[in-house]
Amino acid sequence: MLYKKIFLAISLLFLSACGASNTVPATEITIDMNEFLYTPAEITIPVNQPVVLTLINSGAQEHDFVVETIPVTNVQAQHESSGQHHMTGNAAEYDLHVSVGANGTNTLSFIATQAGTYKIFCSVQGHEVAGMVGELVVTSQ
Ligand SMILES: [Cu+2]
Repeated sequence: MLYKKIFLAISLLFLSACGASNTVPATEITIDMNEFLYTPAEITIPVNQPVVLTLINSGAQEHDFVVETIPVTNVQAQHESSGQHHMTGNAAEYDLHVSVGANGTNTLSFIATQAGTYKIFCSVQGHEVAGMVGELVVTSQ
């Protein structure tokens, strides 16, 4: 009986310790992609905190979300499984990149480590020229 009480006390200690630790809830933003724009076209996120972008392609064509150069860590992109991505440029040179087929939804998680304003664009042939660009603003608070 005493053991059970001690075990319970220790368990509660651990639970409260976990709850109080630095688990910052992720900033979650949903972006719609269509021909040929992002909605919203400007998104603001905090520096050094986890961000989860949900990218919904409500258009009839494939689109992607690219930030060519941005200091980031913990990048996780859920890509299309088909591999039918007709992007231009070199994906390895993009710090952030996720593609979404028509009517698809993918997510992109990351932590931006430097405040600033970064350009978003769609790397599918002709889309950037057609106006498919946006801005990612990282604030230092
Ligand atoms: Cu596009």
